[in-house]
Amino acid sequence: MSERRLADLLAMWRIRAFEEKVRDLRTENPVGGPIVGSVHLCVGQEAVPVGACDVLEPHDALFATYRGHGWALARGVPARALFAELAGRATGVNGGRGGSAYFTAAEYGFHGENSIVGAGAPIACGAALAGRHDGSNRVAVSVFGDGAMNQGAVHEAMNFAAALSLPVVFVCENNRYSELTPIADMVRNPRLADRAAAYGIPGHRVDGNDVEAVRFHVRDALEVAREGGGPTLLECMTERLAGHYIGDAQTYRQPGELERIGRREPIARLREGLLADGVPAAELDAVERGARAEMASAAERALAAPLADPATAREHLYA
Ligand SMILES: Cc1ncc(C[n+]2csc(CCOP(=O)(O)OP(=O)(O)O)c2C)c(N)n1
Ligand SMILES: [Mg+2]
Repeated sequence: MSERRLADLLAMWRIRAFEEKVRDLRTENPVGGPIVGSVHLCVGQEAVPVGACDVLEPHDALFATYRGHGWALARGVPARALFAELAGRATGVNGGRGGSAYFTAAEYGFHGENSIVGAGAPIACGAALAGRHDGSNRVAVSVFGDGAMNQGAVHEAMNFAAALSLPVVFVCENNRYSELTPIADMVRNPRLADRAAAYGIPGHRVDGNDVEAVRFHVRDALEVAREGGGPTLLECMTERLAGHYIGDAQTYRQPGELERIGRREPIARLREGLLADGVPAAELDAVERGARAEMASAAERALAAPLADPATAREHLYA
């Protein structure tokens, strides 16, 4: 049991160390540094991708948002190719043409981030429908935020998936904010999972800072989907410990809020659990050190690669 929890801890530390390295590279020289442009970190939300991706099959299709670095890593995309993509290198996962918000690596079942809020949900329905015809028994997983729950495209996708009993798992990462606006100001009923009943599908509110709870619910939803039972909505309650984007001054936070939410963040919580089970602190510290060393070396190697050739800018575009 401790073994699996240690593996979860490492997987979360890999994401956090990646994101902290990205933050450092992005802020060290905001205009001329290795990473430019808008970057959205998932610090604090690591348990959702780690728990969910652990139970996906390689042929399942995952669709994430611009806050998707952690999902790409949890799907197995190499950190070096992601750093290279962020820094516009030819060796990036998309040849340095996409950047932070457009990671795509279909060979890892990672069918892309998307910067249009809610746009991944209908695309996931398409992947699920295709899976029904190609005999792959693929499940499509659509990840989006609490704010996206109010997008027409997400309502349409959930209804479409429900009506056709499509194998889709809708994973809402409810971090309580849409950009700078609290979800409480945008909806009357803050329990977003309740909406599932209106579509006639199962809906669960999940402790999204607990890897084991996420794994349990995603595994269950995948089983229902593979057996022909159709989609499930999982509302994973989590917190982003960083700003909406790098540079967000977070003036909308309540006094003491970051400190409060920091006490229930997933890495600290799992660490406490492991300590209580008798795992020595030195072993847990080594997990963090290992993840940080891996990411430092991946970033260094990525930055040693040549920049993308501007002549390739129009490759992979279609109209
Ligand atoms: C269709 C569309 N509308 C508005 C935006 C601007 N926008 C970018 S991120 C964002 C907030 C989305 O919040 P949420 O879905 O909760 O995701 P989070 O950023 O919290 O992960 C908005 C409104 C956009 N990118 N696309
Ligand atoms: Mg949100």
